[in-house]
Amino acid sequence: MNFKTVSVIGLGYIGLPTAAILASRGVNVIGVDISTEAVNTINSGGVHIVEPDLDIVVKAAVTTGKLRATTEPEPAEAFLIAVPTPFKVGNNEPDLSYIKEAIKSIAPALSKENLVILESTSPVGTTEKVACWLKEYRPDLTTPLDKGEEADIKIAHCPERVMPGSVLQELVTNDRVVGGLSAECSRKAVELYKIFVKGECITTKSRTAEMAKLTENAFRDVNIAFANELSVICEKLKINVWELIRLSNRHPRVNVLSPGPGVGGHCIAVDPWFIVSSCPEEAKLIQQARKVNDRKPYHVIDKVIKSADQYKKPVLAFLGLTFKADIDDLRESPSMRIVEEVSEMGIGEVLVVEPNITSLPESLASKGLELLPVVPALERANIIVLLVDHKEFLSIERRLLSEKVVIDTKGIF
Ligand code: SAJ
Repeated sequence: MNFKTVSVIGLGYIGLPTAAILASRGVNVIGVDISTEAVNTINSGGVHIVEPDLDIVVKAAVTTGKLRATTEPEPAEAFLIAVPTPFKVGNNEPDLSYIKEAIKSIAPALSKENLVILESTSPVGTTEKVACWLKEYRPDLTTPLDKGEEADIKIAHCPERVMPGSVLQELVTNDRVVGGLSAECSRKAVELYKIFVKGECITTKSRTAEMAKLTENAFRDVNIAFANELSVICEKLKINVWELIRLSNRHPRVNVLSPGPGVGGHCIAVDPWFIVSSCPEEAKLIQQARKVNDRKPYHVIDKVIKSADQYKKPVLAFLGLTFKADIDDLRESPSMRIVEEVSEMGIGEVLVVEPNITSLPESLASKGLELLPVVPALERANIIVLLVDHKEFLSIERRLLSEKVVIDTKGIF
């Protein structure tokens, strides 16, 4: 094996599982994160995020001494960057500051023949920017932009494509798109991924790899927007959208996705904007899909307001806060948005059920909202709003719902 020491920058939902898997394959992994809390938790063999089996793999990696976390980058043969790429609040423009900071932080630790891989989802052209930033911070080292195949530092983009909830399995089985700034960069990056990836590693140019990732998530967003638009149309036409989709999907070439309270998470609700911001005139459908999905939580809120109007003292139980089922991730969650907005309106007492968290986020706790187990919340409420199809909700006894208004945004009841 040519890679004995690999550094993973950013120990979040992608970086930590990747670091732990690499360590489980015998590589010495130095995990780097700006959060001392995350670093301390990992070094004590724990995890700071919820992902099935991650705790076991991290504990094993730390116990065997193969994984160590720190806040300061150290020399390694390869640096894998897995930091967030959010958009700037207000204008939906990509915020590349985390990537730039990561590059700045690894620059002093770099030496000739190092490989730098950008895993963060990035707008087209970011990998080239990484090379420019490296040049800025380490003018003594050459990059593929000035020295081509002969460059001191090899640089590639290899977007992560794993599904939260199945990260450990998908990290190994998914195919990887590897876009090097030169053929040699791609070859070296594939060599690294082959340590743990059983799927195929397909090489291309960095710009195509960047766009491939954005395309995958925009494709999903557009398809979910279609389902969300259908659900609103069906409500107006008094048709059960779930039955309609089941029937339509009997066609061999139709696969309508599921409507819901909106689209959340740090990927699908964000990445399509990276295409729109590059080509605003051309990306009309992609932009419209974002708007349809962003509008859906407000449609749910309108329904909640109408239902509350029927009661003198409405007690509303919201089931689920996370952006999708069986995870603890609240980022860009449409359910959070719905609960925040409704509680601000003061239209009734608001109860929250979220089995995957132990305390409410500050934005809700500061409003005096209560986090309750499912049964007491259902018993107290007269309006029940199902926002996330968590496994705990699938087995809710139907008698607990009788004589109550039920708004089921995921169609589980
Ligand atoms: N959703 C629906 N209806 C559906 C499917 C999803 O409303 O039929 C909603 C979910 O509830 C959630 C949002 O969409 O709010 C996104 O969930 P998701 O399960 O579609 O995707 P993510 O964000 O968890 O992960 C996606 C994946 N991308 C694709 O499936 C194309 C994953 O493979 C990527 O690695 C990940 O984004 C990422 O990191 O970019």
